[in-house]
Amino acid sequence: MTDGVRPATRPGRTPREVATHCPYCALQCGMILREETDGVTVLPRQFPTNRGGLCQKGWTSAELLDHPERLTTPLLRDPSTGELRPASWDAALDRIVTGLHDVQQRHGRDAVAVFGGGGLTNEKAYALGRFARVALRTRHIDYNGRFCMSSAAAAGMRAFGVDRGLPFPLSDLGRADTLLLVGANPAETMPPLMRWLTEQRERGGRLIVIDPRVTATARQADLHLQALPGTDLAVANALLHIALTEGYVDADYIATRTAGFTAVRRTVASWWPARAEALSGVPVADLEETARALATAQRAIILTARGAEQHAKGVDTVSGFVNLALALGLPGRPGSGYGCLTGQGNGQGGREHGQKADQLPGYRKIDDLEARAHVARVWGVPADELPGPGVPAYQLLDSLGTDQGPRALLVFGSNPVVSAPRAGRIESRLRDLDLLVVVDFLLSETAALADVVLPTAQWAEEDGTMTNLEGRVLRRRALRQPPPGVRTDLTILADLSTRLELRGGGSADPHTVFEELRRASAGGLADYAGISWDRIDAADGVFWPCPADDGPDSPRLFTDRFATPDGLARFHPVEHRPAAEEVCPEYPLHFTTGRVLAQYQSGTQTRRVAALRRAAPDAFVELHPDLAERLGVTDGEPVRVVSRRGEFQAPARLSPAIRSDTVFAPFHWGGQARANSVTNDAVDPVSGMPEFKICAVRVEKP
Ligand SMILES: Nc1nc2c(c(=O)[nH]1)N[C@H]1C(S)=C(S)[C@@H](COP(=O)(O)OP(=O)(O)OC[C@H]3O[C@@H](n4cnc5c(=O)[nH]c(N)nc54)[C@H](O)[C@@H]3O)O[C@H]1N2
Ligand SMILES: Nc1nc2c(c(=O)[nH]1)N[C@H]1C(S)=C(S)[C@@H](COP(=O)(O)OP(=O)(O)OC[C@H]3O[C@@H](n4cnc5c(=O)[nH]c(N)nc54)[C@H](O)[C@@H]3O)O[C@H]1N2
Ligand code: SF4
Ligand SMILES: [Mo]
Repeated sequence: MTDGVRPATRPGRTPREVATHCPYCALQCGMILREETDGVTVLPRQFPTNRGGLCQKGWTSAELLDHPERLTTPLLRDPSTGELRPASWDAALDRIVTGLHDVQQRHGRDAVAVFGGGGLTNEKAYALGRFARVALRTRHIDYNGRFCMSSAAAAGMRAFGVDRGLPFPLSDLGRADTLLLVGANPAETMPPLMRWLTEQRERGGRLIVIDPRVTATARQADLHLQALPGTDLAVANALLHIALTEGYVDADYIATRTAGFTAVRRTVASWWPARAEALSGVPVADLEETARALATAQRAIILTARGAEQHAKGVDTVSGFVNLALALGLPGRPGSGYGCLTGQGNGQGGREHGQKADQLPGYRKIDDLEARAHVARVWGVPADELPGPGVPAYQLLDSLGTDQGPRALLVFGSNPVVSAPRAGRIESRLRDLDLLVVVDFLLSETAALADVVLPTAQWAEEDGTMTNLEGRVLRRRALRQPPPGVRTDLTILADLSTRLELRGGGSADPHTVFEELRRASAGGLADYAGISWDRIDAADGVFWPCPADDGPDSPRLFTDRFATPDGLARFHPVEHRPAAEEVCPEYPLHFTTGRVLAQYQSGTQTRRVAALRRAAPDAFVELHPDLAERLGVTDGEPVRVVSRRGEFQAPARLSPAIRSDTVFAPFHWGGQARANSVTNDAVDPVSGMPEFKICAVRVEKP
């Protein structure tokens, strides 16, 4: 037993030590949690992705279990004072049930919406989708994964017929002769992953990074293309143009394994490298070197992350890189391919089991009649009673409290007041709701606006499964019970269903829910039917699809065929287009956003961990010294960043590592320092992904 090196939870008794995974990102590093007299300690654990390594967030993750600010009782907004006050579970659940009934009676079933998260276990994501469709019977459910990897998911789906972030194990990175990272900064976002890149370079491989900043990752690269934000698609097309003119494309592979190349060949014909240089600022020589390094490598891998994907043209941008990978014959070739670095802890599983507006478990489409019939059978309801598709996250949030939109919202595992684009507007939409319910273990900025807050269990207090960035299904194991007064998300869903006197409540027991999920996913793209908790325990996780108990799982996809009906991958001709908002005299700077090592997402969790707060205490605005000089700003001085949608304020951080026409800020803080006050809410027409990575701003002294 490698994954479960320590005993798993035994009923009725709290183990003193448990083998589990980090609560944060999609790397899902293996760790051991040990109960000590003075709290819980994190110990390293050998696991295939992190090989004993953890980042600072992982090491300090247990600090929140006994945090003084932890929520241990429901909170209800007092109508007379407007304040949140402790209340009993009965009072809180009653308030929710009355509120939901009232809203649905007055405005119809779709007037209630559910918002989930990619940090929820598979069991919870599944139960949430079922709760929305069967108990509430609303079409309105979506989740924060829409803000995360939805563009890569859509591009992967249309090219390969399936969306699994990495279609190969992470360890393949260590053996790549050429590795191209587009808009990814794993040195800060997945530090233990860097071990594979070190191994890659030690074996003589080449690392190439495309990023507007000289990040910690870019510093380790052999070649860094410091492109202007929003120009990756032009770069991708130019790389394919070079591959074509220099005779590098794999004609045999294109003929036997793909369809649609002719149209792509026509599109990229006009993408002379000089044209891409003019847009992106990447020298032609660097573009040529990149194309050659990819084309001449025995094993080459292209990975995209949020830098390339969080754009109103994110799907097309990813398609541009998928086209390049296909033309070079990479996907399915051993040790080669295209992949997306999924971000959230269960960012992969969270997008498979029905939290998405248009989706049913097993990555099925909600408008597919056969899929509806199958899932309705598992749920024991007539198929025609299942609602149809809802709308993507931003559209949903932006409609809240309006005449057309839902009037009640239940949030599980997201903090959109900090993390949504154009957050000032979303905040006011949330305030317009008749009923906002937030389930969290800390008072996030979104919870602080709620009418009812329900305290929930943390990762070390529950069992379940997570699916990491490789599509590997893992076991999360409980070390201890939740504190008195705290219920798990699954219990809350079950309790609500009971009170609402609605069918479809489902079980509060994660293992029972997983067994149902297996049946619901059977035959779907993300087929978990052959995955049992025991099977996961017996190995280092199990890769989906895995349809049969006694059949193999799927660490590597596409070796013989793609998941399309005819088995061929699809090219998609894609054209560069400008960002939704371009710079102008009033807003002359490009603004982009991202992450720092010591903070996680909207910061609810990591801003409360002492060591992380010390490492990254405040937001900042990263400016090139030349730009700072033009603005008359010195290092550490507060600056105001202003866009057409709003403004925020944070100290300037001068750094020659950023382009002088571009400004960067992390999005982990709320209030005055909220970067999302200025971001653009333009969305990708296919994926619904907002344009977090580029808008036009001006920077001024406050
Ligand atoms: N420390 C930490 N780690 C995390 C998280 C966290 O919040 N904190 N979150 C997790 C999650 S959910 C996710 S999604 C991942 C995200 O992981 P990453 O995608 O690695 O993170 P980001 O910092 O959002 O963006 C990566 C890089 O994109 C660059 N960039 C900005 N605009 C562009 C552009 O137009 N083109 C290109 N090519 N690059 C651009 C930024 O400069 C940044 O360095 O991280 C996961 N890990
Ligand atoms: N400007 C800008 N904005 C961005 C991004 C960017 O790059 N730039 N990135 C986007 C991306 S990739 C992402 S993923 C989003 C993430 O942003 P959010 O969706 O806000 O994600 P988190 O901050 O992880 O919020 C999770 C919340 O749920 C709680 N929580 C954690 N686990 C559980 C659980 O199991 N159950 C319940 N009930 N609650 C739980 C946490 O305490 C926290 O308050 O931000 C997006 N916003
Ligand atoms: S890299 Fe991700 S999973 Fe690993 S310890 Fe850090 S936050 Fe946790
Ligand atoms: Mo994400």
